[in-house]
Amino acid sequence: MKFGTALISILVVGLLACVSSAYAVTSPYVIEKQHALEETEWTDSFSIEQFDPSWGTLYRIEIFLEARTTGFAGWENKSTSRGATVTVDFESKVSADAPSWTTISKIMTDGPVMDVLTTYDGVTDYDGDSGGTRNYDSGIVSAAPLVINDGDAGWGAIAAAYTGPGTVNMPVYTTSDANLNAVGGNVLAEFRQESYAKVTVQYHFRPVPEPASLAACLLGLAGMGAFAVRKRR
Ligand SMILES: [Ca+2]
Ligand SMILES: [Ca+2]
Repeated sequence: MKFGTALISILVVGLLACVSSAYAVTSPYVIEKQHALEETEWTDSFSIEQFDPSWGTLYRIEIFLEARTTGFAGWENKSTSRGATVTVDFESKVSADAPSWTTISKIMTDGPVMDVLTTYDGVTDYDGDSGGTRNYDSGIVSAAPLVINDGDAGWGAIAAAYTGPGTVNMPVYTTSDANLNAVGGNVLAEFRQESYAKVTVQYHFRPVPEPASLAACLLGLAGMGAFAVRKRR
């Protein structure tokens, strides 16, 4: 390969590096973690990748929590001499403890619903005149996001906690305060609730070109210079 051809190759590769891949990581950098719908109460710990300072200058962190709760309640009055009144309500809370920051939570509720029951209808099926059911699904709902910007109170400690080469642990957990209340009769009841959680962390930053891309870029510019010098001779 001639010297000139080699230089042109370096030039092309270098310039391509300059325009196409100067930023390997783009802002915002997004991390998503989730816990599948599971019977409450559960606890988990999400491993959140930290912001790598070589990507650029971090200026905002945002944390989003999405949650969902589904519930089922079934009841049957087994008394053959007395009717009953059943009242059902669901309440569940999904929370995530953001490291060095605060807790982000979402509460989901349903009801109360009331059902007036006769004496036992002879079939234990959570149905008929002496039984009933309630199915609840909150759908995906969002908590108010956590947002902090460079310059806000507490930024230093929070930014430090989320910056580094490793991960931070974010405890995620659910609590359930649902109730099924029966007045009168002899009510058999079944009750369950499941919750889902998803956390999204976004790092917003002003990027700097990656050292490797920068090196290729500079090599390209150097090659262009050398090529120009050689042509002039
Ligand atoms: Ca029944
Ligand atoms: Ca009924």
